[in-house]
Amino acid sequence: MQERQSSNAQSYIDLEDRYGAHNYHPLPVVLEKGEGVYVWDVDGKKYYDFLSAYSAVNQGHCHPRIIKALTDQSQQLTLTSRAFYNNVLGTYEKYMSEYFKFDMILPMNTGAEAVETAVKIARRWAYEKKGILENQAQIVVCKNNFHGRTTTVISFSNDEGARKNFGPFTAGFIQVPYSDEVALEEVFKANPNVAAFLVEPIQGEAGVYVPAEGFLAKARALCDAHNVLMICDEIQTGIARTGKLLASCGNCSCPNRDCSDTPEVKPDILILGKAISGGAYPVSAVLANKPIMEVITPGSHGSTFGGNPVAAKVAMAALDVVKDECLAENANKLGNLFRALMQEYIEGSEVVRLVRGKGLLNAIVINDSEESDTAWNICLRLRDHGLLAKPTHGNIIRFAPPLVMNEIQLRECVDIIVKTLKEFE
Ligand code: IF1
Repeated sequence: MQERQSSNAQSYIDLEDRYGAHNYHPLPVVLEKGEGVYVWDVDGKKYYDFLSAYSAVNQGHCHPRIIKALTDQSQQLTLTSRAFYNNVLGTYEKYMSEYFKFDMILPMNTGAEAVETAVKIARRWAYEKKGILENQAQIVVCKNNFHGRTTTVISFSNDEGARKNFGPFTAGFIQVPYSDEVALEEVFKANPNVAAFLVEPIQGEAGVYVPAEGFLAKARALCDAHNVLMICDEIQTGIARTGKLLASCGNCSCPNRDCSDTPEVKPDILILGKAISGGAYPVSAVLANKPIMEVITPGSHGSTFGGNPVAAKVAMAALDVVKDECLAENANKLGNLFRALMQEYIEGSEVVRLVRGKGLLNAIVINDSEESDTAWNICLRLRDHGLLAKPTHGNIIRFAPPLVMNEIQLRECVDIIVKTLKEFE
């Protein structure tokens, strides 16, 4: 099934294969250009991008406003380190605080780093504010979570592929099943040393699992009752991806819609990454109110690049785009349409079991075992038909296009997907 690449494309694949660590297994396509919802390969073939760099390019590839911010600031000042003040960081911090409605932000670069940061903040808060005895703090996490790949973060993963032979691991984490408030309450009751509950509002890597309606609100109430910090990892679900500014937001800072129909779930600590830069630069952030963030003191945490002027300007431009182009609304509308159109097809399909998701974070489950290569083969054929997607966990294919897509394009994409799936019926 693996179609031969042009010799031009193959030469790039060979280079990565020879000189790069083999920590990924990419689909055989070599890209050289991106614009909006499209990418082009080195032979000039055009594709719809249905991965969006793992939801980092929600604003579309090379958005002109974001690229302008990147190039303008790059010619002025790129990095001062945090050893000195600069004329951009404070403006950015104020912008982020107001945009997401938290008192303070701690700027970092990658998602995993921001998760590490949240873990450190929660632990300090546990010792200095909650009164937990030193080194006793526990953080509750969910089974099948994905929060990144650093040693501490994989310490609380249960993905053997991500953990094998990377021990010893960091202690202090307790796993509960996802979307299970009964199990969560039991753990809180049995453990007076719980500092925080870390959760993805939708589990992305696990296969786009949407929790039961009301789960986040129940978790919020349990955290309040037990004086436990609620930490939402919105690195993948945030920034309009799921049809709201944040997947956890109810009556929240969502700029484009009145979300007051859903209950307000505001975490104590919010973790963002990926699309806060629109994919133009590695930017991540941790937000919290002052009584929590103030546990961080000079010397206790930091990063050479965190909050640098280029990152700050890029992030502000990228978040302006989200508001000005109503991306949350668009993702909500197109997501409903996508699932409805896919559902129509699935009714009579032997190949696809179901479609699930929220906004433009969706997945289909292929009617085959997790070990089968059907989903991979479908992605190869999708590529041949001009649409790029990647399987996750064997038999699941994630569909997450840039949020700047329009309805005509989405319908064309569904046609491509359905046409391809029919070849496998
Ligand atoms: C890889 C998926 C997406 C994340 C959440 C933290 C991070 C991520 C909720 C870490 C990163 C990525 C990384 C990528 C695969 C991927 C992914 F397949 F796992 F689900 F997005 F689709 N929290 N997710 O989703 O952020 O340190 O990478 O900046 O191959 O590791 P990072």
